[in-house]
This record gives sequence, structure tokens and C-alpha cells, in this order.
Amino acid sequence: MQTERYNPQITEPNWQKVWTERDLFTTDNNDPREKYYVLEMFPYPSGRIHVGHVRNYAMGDVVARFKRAKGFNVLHPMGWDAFGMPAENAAMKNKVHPKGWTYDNIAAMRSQLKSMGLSLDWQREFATCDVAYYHQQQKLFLDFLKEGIAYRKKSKVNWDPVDQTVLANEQVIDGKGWRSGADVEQRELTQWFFKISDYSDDLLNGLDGLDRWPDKVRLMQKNWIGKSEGMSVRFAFEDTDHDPLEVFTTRQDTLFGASFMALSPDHPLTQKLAADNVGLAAFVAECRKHGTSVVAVETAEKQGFDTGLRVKHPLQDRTLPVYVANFVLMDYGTGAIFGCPAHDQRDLDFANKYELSVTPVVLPTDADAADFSIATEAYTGPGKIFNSDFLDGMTIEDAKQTIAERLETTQLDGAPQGMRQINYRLRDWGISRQRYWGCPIPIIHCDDCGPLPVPEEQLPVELPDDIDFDTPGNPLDRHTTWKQVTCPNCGKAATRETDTMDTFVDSSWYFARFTAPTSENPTDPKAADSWLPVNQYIGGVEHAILHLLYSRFFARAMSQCGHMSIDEPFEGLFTQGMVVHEAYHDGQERIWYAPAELRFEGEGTDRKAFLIEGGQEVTIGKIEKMSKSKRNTIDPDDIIKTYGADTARWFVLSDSPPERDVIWTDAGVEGAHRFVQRVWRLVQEVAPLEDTGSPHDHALTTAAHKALHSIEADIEGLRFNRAVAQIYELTNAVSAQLAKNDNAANGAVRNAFEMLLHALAPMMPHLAEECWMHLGHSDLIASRPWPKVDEALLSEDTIILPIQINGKRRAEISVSKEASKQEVEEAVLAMPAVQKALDGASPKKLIVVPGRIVNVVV
Ligand code: ANZ
Ligand code: ZN
Repeated sequence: MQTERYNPQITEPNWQKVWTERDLFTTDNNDPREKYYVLEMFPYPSGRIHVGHVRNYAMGDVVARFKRAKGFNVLHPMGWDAFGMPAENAAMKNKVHPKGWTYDNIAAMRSQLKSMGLSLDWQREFATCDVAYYHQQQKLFLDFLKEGIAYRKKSKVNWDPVDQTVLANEQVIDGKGWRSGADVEQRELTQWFFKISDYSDDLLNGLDGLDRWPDKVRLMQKNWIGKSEGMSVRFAFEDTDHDPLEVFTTRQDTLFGASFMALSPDHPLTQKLAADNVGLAAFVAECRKHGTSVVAVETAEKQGFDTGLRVKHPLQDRTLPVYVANFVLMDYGTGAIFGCPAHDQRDLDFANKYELSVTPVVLPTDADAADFSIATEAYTGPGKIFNSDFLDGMTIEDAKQTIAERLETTQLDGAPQGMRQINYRLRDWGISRQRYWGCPIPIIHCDDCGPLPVPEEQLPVELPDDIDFDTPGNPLDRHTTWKQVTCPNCGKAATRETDTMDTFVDSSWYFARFTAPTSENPTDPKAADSWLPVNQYIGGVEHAILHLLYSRFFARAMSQCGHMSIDEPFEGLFTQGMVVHEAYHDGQERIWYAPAELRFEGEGTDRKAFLIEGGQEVTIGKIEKMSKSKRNTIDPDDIIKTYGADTARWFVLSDSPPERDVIWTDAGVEGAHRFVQRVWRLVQEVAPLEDTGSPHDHALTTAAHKALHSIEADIEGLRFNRAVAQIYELTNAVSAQLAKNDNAANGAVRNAFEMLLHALAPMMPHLAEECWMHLGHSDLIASRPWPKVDEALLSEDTIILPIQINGKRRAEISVSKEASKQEVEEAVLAMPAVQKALDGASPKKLIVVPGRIVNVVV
């Protein structure tokens, strides 16, 4: 039979139109069915979707469509993470307005996403740069301010003197600004902070309950929060009247091995001493140049400056020199340490450099105290304490407790010498950015009244449109009128805060806004509580720390302010792998070629690539993350135009486990498309089949139920590639049965094929819809329930018995292996095919050959 090839260019837009017209994916907050909220991390509107988006959104869409079919009220929204630097960079480079640039990009990407056939509730769409959205965000800020969650403090920033802007630590490369190349300065600015550190313990404990999150993400968050149990210990100075020097240590068990003290260059005592010590002042200035970020500090060579001061050891009759050292951070612990070189690598490097003593105090179990020494490698493992007076022979843990008790009960200047203490690495979140394209911080500064919240009725503080990017710095700061306001308290001239919020703020609560996107308040608490937590969140692992931690913090802070009452925003988290692709180059990795410029010959190790223009051979390089610089990107638009969205969706779902990287290959995409065409040919064969014979009790029916059952489990478990493999198998089974030309099986074939279409529908929704119509149905498969799996057919204990009527095979029956002869006879007589043949009479003969066949003679 001649059939037209399936033409996605026609069918796909058609079905998208039908779905939209019937409003199939608009979600009603008042729908009484059980809710299911599936969300993919919303995109930054860069201008075009990339293949990574296709994979991310295809996965979310499978879940959404599947859950809908399973009878849930599904929320599956989409929006835009639309503030941020690239819009400003584009403005500076191409003289376009960040707003126009952003909204144009959104329009382009929206239509690309629509061409993918995603089952999204577009009614709920918003961009974080919409005034309506950031208006509510400003209210949240003011709520946080009232609750003491937002506050202002002076803090050090990396300042780029050329770009006139604050840089994130990642934007400082070898002490220079990433864009300008200028020497970065440290500046003190008064900035706004969120008190996330108040939630450290709660954010840490909450991780235990997130059992549908990847372990690695939970671990990354745990490390980021960084809980450390130890002590603060105070050391008295010798011969001076400075207050005792307080340090934080997690290894008080090594106190007898202490050989020096070290202060941060930013420690108040350092500053005090530097005021009349030129050498020290110069050393501090040098340290600052290299930056004081964790990365900068960890990679720099250990440097110190001897202050000449000494402190007394709390338990021994000796004193220790006090240094200022570049590896001690001011914003951790107390900004000062005692160094025990034998058991800490940094301390050892430092001690070796400045010729300080190295006394081991922990003896590894297999070592001999008489000849154990430390040269260039610190020992950080377990062992028994030695060289330590009353601690000798103890385990590290016992020694920690013993020291803690001793120092807590010893007095120094009327206070305990030491106290047990828990520290967290997590710092408060600085949200001020000296940028135009962000949410304005709703604050007014008055010389007399200080910083004041913008009165609620004056919100939103809107970004002005008339700005210029011709000079460096923040256009809001330079704007002639926008800044000028009157003080809401005293009425005198005052100025607006010109800093905007970190864009991570925007993405920390968008999932809550989707539950009531037009509410006059940040949320409708009832809607938020009924929809949240998001049941399944899907996105890239690059957001494993900051975005997810900030969102978890926001959920708590917003709950505290009455906007909802859930703490954990994402019940299930899935982090998908990347889409990677071969990269092609000139042999030196200097010139890179796009796949579209090349022609390929041969296969396997003989595969070669040639320039289409000129014919010159090029090198087939490594499989790498798609990047513009290596020109190995694939534009999803091209794939959709050539093969259709279903092919693209099928390919990204099929080729590897979703948490792993998937290698984009032309052959893979072509294979996916061949399958589309194959299903289309099958429907031509199945559609005309007359629906005779019961679909029940046929091997194909059993296979279909079994397949559907495991596809269900695979989709629930997000094992899309396995679901795909099951679909291939079921397709083979349908084809094989068709090839038998057995009319008695027509019902079973049709039934199995319909189940196949249901299984396909979440992944290739357009093709499934077109086939469904072709089978003569007038409803939409997208709005049909998932077929009910017959549990009885799943059992491994059932066998299929062929049934012969008057010597001809007419039907099949599936029965339990354990069924008695009589049970089988009864079941056979009840079958429609048998009853039809008997036409009311009793059979002349009914012979059951156990485990083999049933013969009926009428
Ligand atoms: C003495 C000691 C001996 C230490 C030893 C370690 C090993 P975590 O576990 O990450 O919390 N430290 C404390 N404050 C610091 C600061 N502001 N900058 C740099 N280092 C600092 O690390 C705690 C340990 O890091 C503390 O325990 C302290 O060194 C150091 F064999 O005290 B320890
Ligand atoms: Zn005032």
C-alpha cells in the first residue's frame, strides 16, 4: 500500500492550534482533582533556545502530559528570567535598549517553544522584568525589611575602576576585571543583605527530608552551608594590654601542637597595629590586591608578617608568635587561628616557610612515637594523641571533649578560656548590584531620616526608560530626575536607592508566583499552599547550589511573612545531563567548523569530514559541550524545520539516561525520524482493520499491558530512555502480529496499537494525535486518560493458550498456570469468539491440553 510520508511541517502546527483552541493546558486553581506541579527551570531570554532547552522542556512535558493523562490537575507554566547583564552588554554594544532587546528575545523564544508543542499553561506566563512582577518583589523586599530578614551593612566589594562596577568573585581573574582587564580594587560599600545565615541550620536539616533530590546536590548544599563544630579559644597576650585573642578551631585536640597564631589582614587588631607599622600596612595592602575571596586565598602562596607580639599558651608555660597571614579570612570564625603545622597543610606550609616549630600530637595507629615526624605533608588522619600531657593516649574525639571541658571551666579575665561553638560557612546574601537592568531596591535615602522604605502606595518603583549607556557605571545613578524624590518622612529632598537586586532574587520565588500570577500580592497564600511544593523540578546541575539554596531560603522567609506556609519549594529535583556534540577543527584547534559546513564520508574509524566548500579535509575532534566558540552547536530550529518537533523530542529523550550527557548525532536524529515514519506506516495498516475478535486473551494484548505498565513506572521514575526502549519493543510486537495476517487478532492489534499511541503521546504528542485521528477517533489523545493496565495480565504466572475451533485457530486465552482443567473450560466457553461459534449450542467436544492448546468442536 502506498502511503504519503508523515509531514510534521503540516501536522505539528495544526495540532498546536487545536490544543490552543480547546484550551487544553490552561490550569484552573479550583479544579478539585489532585494537583501535580511540574516545572522546568525558566530560561534566560538570550534570543534563541538551544538544544539543552529542548531536552529540559521535553522531559518536563512528558511528565506533564503523563500526569494529566493519569487524572491529575497539572500545573506546567513557563516564564522568563529576564533581568541581568547580557541585556546591558547588548545595549552597550549594539545601542539597543535592554527592555526592547529582552522583550524581542522573549517573543522569538516563545514562538520557538511553541513550535515544540509543549503542554504549557501560557496564561500564566510572565517575565521577571515585567513591572507587575518586580512590583511584587519590591513588596517582598519591604516585608523582609520589616521582619529583619533584609538589612544594610558595609561590605567589601571587588571594584572595577574602568567599568565603574562591582564584580563578583568569579569576574575577577588574576586580580583583574574580566571585561576591562583593569586592576581590581577592594572598596567598602554599604549594601543590602538577606539574612540567609539565620536559616543555616534549618536549611541544613531540611536536606534530610528531600529524598527525591539527587544525593550529589544535597551534598553540595551541605558543604556550601558548611557546618563546623569546634570551639572559640581565647589567648592572653604577653606584655601588652590588648584584649585576649580569640580564635575559632575545630581541632582543639591539637592545642599542644600549636606553634603560632595568625590574624586575618582585615582583623581589627591587624588594622590597629598597621596604623603605626609601615611594614605591616604594606603587607596588608599587598594581600588586598590579590583579593580576599576563598578561591583567591586558597590558591595564593602562604605569606605572613610577624607582628612581634606573643600570646600565652593556655595549658603550657610557653608563648606563641602572632603573625598576620594571607590565608586567614576575616569573615569566617573570628578571623584568627592558632596554627598546628603537624596536622594542617596550610599551617605546615606556613611554618616551614617561616621556620616555626612542628610538633606532631596525633600518632597514626601504625606509627612509632619515637621516630614519627612531619616534614612537608601534614597528617590529618585518625590516631592516638601524644606529646600532649594529660591528653596522651586519647582518641581525637575524646581529646576534643576533654579540652572543651577544661577550657570551659578555666577562667581568663573573668570569662571562660574557651567555649564550644558551631560555625557555618554560609554567609549572608549580598543582593545589591550597581546595575540598571534589575529590580530597583525600594528605598529612599534622606540625609536626616536615613534609609526609608518606599511607602507601599508609591510602589512600584519603576525603571526609567530614558537612560544611556554611553558612559561607564550605573545609568540609574546618572539619571537626572529619576533619583530625585521627597523624603516620605520629613518631606525634604531625598534620593532613591540606585542599586538593583541580584537577579538570583528574581528566580528565588517565581515558582510561587506561577500559582497566582496576577495576584495583587506576591502570592495568593491559598493558591501557593495548594500548589506547592513543586512536585517535580527539572533543570541543570549548574544551579545545584545557589539558585536552589536561595529558593529554599525564600520559601522560609516568605512563609515567615505570611505569603505561604511551606518551607521546601521543590519536593522532587531532577538534574539533567548536557547535550554534547563532536567539534571539528583544522587539526590545531585554531579554526573550528560548524557541522553545517561539512560533508561526511565513511563510518566508524574510517569516518572523515570535508568542507562542503573547497573539499578540504578537516579533523573530527572530541565530543564536547556545545559552545559558540567551538561552533559545535545545533540549532533546534533547523531540526524542527527539517524533521519536526516530535523527532527532536524523541531523540533527546531516547539516547541516554536523562541524568547523563547525550551525544547529538545526525544518525541519531535520522533514526528518530525513521521511527516517526514507521509509526505512520503502521497506522495506515491498523486503521482499516475491522475490530473483530476480542482483544483480550491474546499474547499481543498481554505484551501491550506489560509494556504500558513498565512505561508508566519508567516515566514516573524519569527513566525516559527506558520508556522509549519499551515503546520500540511494543512497536515491533505490533508489526510482527500484523505480518501474520491473522484476522482473529485484529482486535488485539488495534488495541495494542492504541496503547502504543497513548504511551507515545507524552513524548511525540503531534504524531500520536495525528495517528489517533487516523484511527477514526473524534476526541483528542491529549485529553484522554491513560489506559488502565489489567493487573491480571502482568503476572508472570499466566500462560497464553491458543484456541482452535473446528481445527482452525480462532482466538487465544490467557489463564493462570495453576488453573484447573475445569477453570480453563469455563473461561473458554465464556469467550465471545467461542460463544459466537457455538451460537447457543453446547460444544460437541472441548479438549484442554494443559499448557498447550484448547480444541473446541461445535
Ligand atoms: C587549629 C587547627 C589544627 C585547625 C589543625 C585545623 C587543623 P572548618 O572545618 O572548615 O570549619 N580556621 C578557622 N578560622 C579560619 C579563618 N577565618 N580563615 C582560615 N582558616 C580558619 O575549618 C576550621 C579550621 O580552619 C579551624 O581549625 C582553623 O584551624 C581554621 F590540626 O584550628 B584549625
Ligand atoms: Zn527625611
